[in-house]
Amino acid sequence: DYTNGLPDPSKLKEEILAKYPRKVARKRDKAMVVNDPGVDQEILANVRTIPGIITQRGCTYAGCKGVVLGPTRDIVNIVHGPIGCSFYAWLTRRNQTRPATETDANYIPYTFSTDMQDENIVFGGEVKLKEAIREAYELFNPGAIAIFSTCPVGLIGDDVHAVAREMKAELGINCFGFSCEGYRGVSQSAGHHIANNQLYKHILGTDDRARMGKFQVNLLGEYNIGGDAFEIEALFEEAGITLLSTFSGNSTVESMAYAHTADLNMVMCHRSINYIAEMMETKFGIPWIKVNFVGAKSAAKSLKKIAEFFGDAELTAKVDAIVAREMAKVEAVREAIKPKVEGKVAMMFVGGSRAHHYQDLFGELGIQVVSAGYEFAHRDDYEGRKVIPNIKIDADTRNIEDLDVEKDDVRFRNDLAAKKAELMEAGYKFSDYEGMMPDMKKNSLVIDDVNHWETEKLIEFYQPDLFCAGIKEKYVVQKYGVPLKQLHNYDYGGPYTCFEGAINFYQEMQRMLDTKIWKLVDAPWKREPEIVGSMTIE
Ligand code: CFM
Ligand code: HCA
Repeated sequence: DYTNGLPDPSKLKEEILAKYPRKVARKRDKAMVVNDPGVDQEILANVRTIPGIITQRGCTYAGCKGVVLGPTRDIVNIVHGPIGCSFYAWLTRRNQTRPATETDANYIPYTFSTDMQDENIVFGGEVKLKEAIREAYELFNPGAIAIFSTCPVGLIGDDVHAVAREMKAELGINCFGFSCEGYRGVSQSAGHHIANNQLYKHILGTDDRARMGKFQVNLLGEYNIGGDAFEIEALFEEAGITLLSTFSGNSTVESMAYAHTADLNMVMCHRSINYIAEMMETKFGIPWIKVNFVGAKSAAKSLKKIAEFFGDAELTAKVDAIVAREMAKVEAVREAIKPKVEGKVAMMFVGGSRAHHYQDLFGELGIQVVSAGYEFAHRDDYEGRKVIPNIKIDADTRNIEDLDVEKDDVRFRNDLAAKKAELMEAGYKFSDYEGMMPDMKKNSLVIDDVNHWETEKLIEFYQPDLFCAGIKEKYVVQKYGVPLKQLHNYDYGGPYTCFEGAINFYQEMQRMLDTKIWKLVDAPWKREPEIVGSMTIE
């Protein structure tokens, strides 16, 4: 409960809303919730950002190309569009990869673009796209090529899917396109959905490989930022759990093709990949559970959940031994650091899952998260209700109908729910959906799609010791004298998953929170008049 000792967040909310025009205030009112975990509260999420407001969100192309497909190393991802869209997505997310052998395909260091020019906008870009595909094929000889549409592609009407079909026939390799024009949805979120659908349609289930292990799993929604996946992989290997495929950290499309032979799907970032989890459950009967490997206790819990699912005595013993050994190391470091950082005030505004998952690591150190929010998550990610996306799959053709990409929030799919119930009766265990709001303290302030101005007000109001967000916020926040930790690309750090990752994170938090340097920062706008173009306003 943050009632004692900390300022009343409803005052801040009131102050923020008072500055907005009436219509805007009404909308923002519903997107800012003074949290009460004891009550079923609703939040407005996954809706358009109001024009004129400076949002921290990204676009549909970013969610499709950068997020879901980006970390997969053996597919050539060609961006059909202006070069800026490619440049923006070129390695900035810090998703790492580790090819099994030196000769294994790895296209991640490259960026492929059709470099669209005015001429292509006027006369169409399909010819140039075909040339780019042929060129990539000749140079790299990949097993698969994907095409990503940027905004102009949809506006001029280039048919990337027809081009993909033609090239598939001509080159004899897997080639498919994504209609992931940046403007398509209200955020990255629509891009996740589009990416999930096409992966499902063109890759998943195309390789019926024989079993490779006793306990076969996939990890969904882990993107190997800063090496996070390497930590998880090492633990699975030690425990004797066979990780078939990850969507999509440190992964290959080759492994995604046989992912349907798994016994269990583990969903880490529910927001970006729940669609594939649901589709695999429907088509292949593979149950899924939520896991979180951020935070030592969460990692331990997730490992135990997997062991519990398989119900195998040997696996359970191995997992218990790993957890006991690793937790002892973690506890020693945590006990040394906690007294130094306990009680510090932090806030986090990140994407669609980390603003929740990272609260576990802060909780372990006794750091209070007084305010948090996602950029583009949906209501289920906040409220933690059982919500099942609105999808319909034709089992034979693999066609997915009714891609109501932005309206899947509060619908219940009875046939899926029934299927799940059936499996549960047969002995499968499912965890409840988890959400940010039930896990946050009373009177913390939960804000969806926080904007630049609200960020400034939050800093003034709470005077936090630490702000967690991304590159768009970083330097403004630091100029306020508040350290900012990027929870997207981890700045230069990571990994932060599992036990080693937790130790790494605790140590970094101590360094960031201990240093006095931030208090010496003098925001330039306090001294200098505002600069507009070359004119100085007195
Ligand atoms: Fe999932 Fe992600 Fe996130 Fe996300 Fe992202 Fe990311 Fe993120 Mo940046 S997939 S929702 S679209 S955990 S890129 S690895 S850090 S905003 S919180
Ligand atoms: C994206 C990718 C991003 C951006 C991070 C940031 C990432 O949404 O396009 O704004 O700092 O994690 O790299 O979320």
